[in-house]
Amino acid sequence: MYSKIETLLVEIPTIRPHKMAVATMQTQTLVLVKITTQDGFVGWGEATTIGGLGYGEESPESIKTNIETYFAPLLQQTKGNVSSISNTLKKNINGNRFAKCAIQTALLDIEAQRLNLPLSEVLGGRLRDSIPVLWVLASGNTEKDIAEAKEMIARKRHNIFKLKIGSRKIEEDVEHVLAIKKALGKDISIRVDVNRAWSELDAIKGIQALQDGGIDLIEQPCAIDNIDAMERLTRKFDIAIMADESLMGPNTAYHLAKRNAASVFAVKVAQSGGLIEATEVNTVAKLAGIDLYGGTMLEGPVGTIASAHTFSTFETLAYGTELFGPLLLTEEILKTPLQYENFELVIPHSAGLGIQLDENKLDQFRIR
Ligand code: MUC
Ligand code: MG
Repeated sequence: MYSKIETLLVEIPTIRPHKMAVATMQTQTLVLVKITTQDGFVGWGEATTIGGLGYGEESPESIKTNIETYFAPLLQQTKGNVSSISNTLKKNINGNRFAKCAIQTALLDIEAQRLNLPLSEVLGGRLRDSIPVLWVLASGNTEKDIAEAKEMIARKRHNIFKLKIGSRKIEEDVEHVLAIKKALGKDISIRVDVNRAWSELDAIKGIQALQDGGIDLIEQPCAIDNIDAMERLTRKFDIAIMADESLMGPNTAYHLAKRNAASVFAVKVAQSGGLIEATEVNTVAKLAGIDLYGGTMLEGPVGTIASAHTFSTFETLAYGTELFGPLLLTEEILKTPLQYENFELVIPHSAGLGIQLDENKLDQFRIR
């Protein structure tokens, strides 16, 4: 049984403004969930959103309020393993996938610690000990982005890049992307994320030019609900079309797969509504022949390592991951930072998530 369920908001500045079609971030607010059991185990979970309510239907404030008001009392009354508790939460609470994911992460962290196993093993077992991580160039300035990319390559931190586009005219965006592609050369994979800013006609124009320029992937070109357009674009172009915002867990994964509305899925644990549900998305993709990419909601280290444990169990991860969230933050909230080396993130071997939070640091950046 759980003796305490605490939810805190921690706001940390980013290393530079992060410009996307949906929002420009100067800080990131981490919703951290700390669950303490009566026999002394402590589990951590995390949820983040992008630009408040700019990205999805949950905000950091709604996640905290809903956990305190609805999730915590229910959890105090529920017994059982993580699956049965998750089912009880699903039966009693609609939506709120990000909050559900944060709670499930903390419960799995506890369960794995109890078994003295890394969290990946509780999800069936890891198939790799580290995973590739790309970097997102989103300063808004072509020269700055090129310099940032070159520095990342030299430091062996990242050698794949995703560019955030969609807030400028298509021609300007294409010019920006192709200038970066030209500066970095043919061996460096460049992908773009439109964050649903284009109409279908915009997308036809933009994707054709980007495909001709050697870009490798187009992420979420059109509106969340415009599955018809996603389907037609996937059929029309050879370039990989990836569903991100449109992919909201196993159910939408099934419908997108059935419609052939994407050639790649950006799996996010929060968007899926939990780590277990993210592995279900993996199964749908595998059965439908859809490639996989490990996505992020720009979580801090808790959500990032929870995602890494999850993605480590996927049979294939053709497009790698974007688990760079903690590297976008100016402050370290772990006692020992996550290990990024040789273009990959190393997945810990110690029990549970395998991290230790620096609670003094949390106190310092906590929103009261
Ligand atoms: C998104 O839409 O992909 C992931 C990386 C990043 O820079 O923003 C997020 C959200
Ligand atoms: Mg995206």
